[in-house]
Amino acid sequence: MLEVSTAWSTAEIYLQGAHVTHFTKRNEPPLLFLSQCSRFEHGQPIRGGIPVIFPWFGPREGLGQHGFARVKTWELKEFAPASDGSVSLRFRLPDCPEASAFQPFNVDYIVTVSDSLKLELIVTNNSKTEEFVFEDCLHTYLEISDIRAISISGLRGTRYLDKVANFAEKTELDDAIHITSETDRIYLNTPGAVDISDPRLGRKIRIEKQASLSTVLWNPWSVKAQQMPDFGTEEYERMVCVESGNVASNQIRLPPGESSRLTVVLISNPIS
Ligand code: TA6
Repeated sequence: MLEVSTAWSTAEIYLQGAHVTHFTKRNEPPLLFLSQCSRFEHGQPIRGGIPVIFPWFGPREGLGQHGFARVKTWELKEFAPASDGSVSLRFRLPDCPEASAFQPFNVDYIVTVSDSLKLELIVTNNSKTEEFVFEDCLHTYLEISDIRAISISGLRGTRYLDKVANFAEKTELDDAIHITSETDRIYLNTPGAVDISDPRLGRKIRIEKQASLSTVLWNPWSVKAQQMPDFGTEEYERMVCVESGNVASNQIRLPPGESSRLTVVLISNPIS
């Protein structure tokens, strides 16, 4: 694990999964939720922080859930402190047997720590002839005061697949979404920013993004929480996943030789 500290913040990143587990601005509570029950075992996903989901999202017949990138040990390729006091780290996904099922590709991940947290997932299709079809997602777990006290905005009017209702397609009618039960939704064609207002913590978290058409909203609530061995039974009350990527019908079709660059910036500001 790498520990990074800047004038504004501290961060922790595991080589397994290039997994950011911790980002905290000075005089603020942690921005990322990390389960007290998370395993830290080789090949087991870490429960919390920002899992890097690639090259598929969700279940896939005979293969692990959410791709293999999050359980691989990435290589740290570059560590660059900048003149503005921020620190950037570039990781590369090493070649692995699972990758042979896909077009030849490279995946780089740049994490920039400053008064915000910037994440860039860069996928390059090294095939000379074939397009590379894949899904990607930064599966961000946010730390919140109380799931019943927060609201999420920026998704009104968009369509979503409701996994809790057997992927029924619905339209988001609320300006401010409140979560009051198990929630597992894939919002499609949502390139815009999303805000999470947390009055009890006096904080608003903004998720800005580029090259991401999907937003996933998840909270397992109480029953699912009890079924997850690496998650505390009450922990659902103080976390929400607001994920940014390209999944389902928003999957990426990358032409030969081209690259995609999913960019997410997590920004927190006080709210009165
Ligand atoms: O992103 C939401 C989701 O796909 C949920 O359906 C739930 O399965 C969650 O991811 C966690 O998945 P994991 O494989 O980490 O247990």
